[in-house]
Amino acid sequence: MTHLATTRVLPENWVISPASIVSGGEVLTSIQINFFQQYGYLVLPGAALNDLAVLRAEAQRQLAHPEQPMELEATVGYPGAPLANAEGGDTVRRLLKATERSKVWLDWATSAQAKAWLAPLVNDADPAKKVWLNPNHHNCLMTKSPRYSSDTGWHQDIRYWQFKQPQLVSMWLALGDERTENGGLQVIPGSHAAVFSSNQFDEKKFFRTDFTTNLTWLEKSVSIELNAGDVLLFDSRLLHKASRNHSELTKLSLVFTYHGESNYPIAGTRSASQPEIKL
Ligand SMILES: O=C(O)CCC(=O)C(=O)O
Repeated sequence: MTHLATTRVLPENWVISPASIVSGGEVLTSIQINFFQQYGYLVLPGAALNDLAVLRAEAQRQLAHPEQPMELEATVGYPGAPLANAEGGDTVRRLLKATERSKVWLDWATSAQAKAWLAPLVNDADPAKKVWLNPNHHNCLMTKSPRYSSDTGWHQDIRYWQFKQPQLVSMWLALGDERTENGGLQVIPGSHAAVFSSNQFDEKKFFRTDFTTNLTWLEKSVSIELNAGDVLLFDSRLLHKASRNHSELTKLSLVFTYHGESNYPIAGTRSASQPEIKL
């Protein structure tokens, strides 16, 4: 099954109405919260349009002279990635520690608006409880170069993270348009709530595409089409993947991860290596 739709693909009963659009200081509707709980993700169209120019200019400034800490395509080594000592071997995949390298990114990721979106999702629909940003995962400018990029297989982000509970939510801001063609995300709705066995994943914890049992899940995949300024919220257990960038432009996204009051990183693990930020 291919998913090269030119419009956002959503479950049949889902209609984007004006009431579902969040812009500046607004809270999620119960329809949006229910959608997230059922499918494991939620798109907020145009939610960051007011801040887009500043956030994007900062991304371009940082990428023009990339500084450590960063991750290269060659280091990730996914299919399509250049070798370290070959042409394109210095292509940036992620500028890490986004909240430390940029005040404007930190302010956006910890804003009252971010808290308002995330609180009901990370706290079982009780928005009065607190939200924490974990700076040890994602917390990056995610880039995808048109010349040297790679394919990320189906995976759950929680696979290498260590928390008391697996419930975390990532906030993904599209700084430009994102389509399957330029490496935009594809997700499997509802997979965040599934119970999978370890043999459904390979040795690197990618969801196996050669395993018959997995096919019924893979057939449900949808392409997430984001326009610049759209925000995608998704559960850390949601199966997702993305291809390399087949367009002419570098794709840029900011990604941060959060959890609620009843969750915390396990001491002594990478998930607890840097102190969390309370929103
Ligand atoms: O942009 C991509 O290739 C996928 C990124 C992703 O899924 C991740 O970093 O967890």
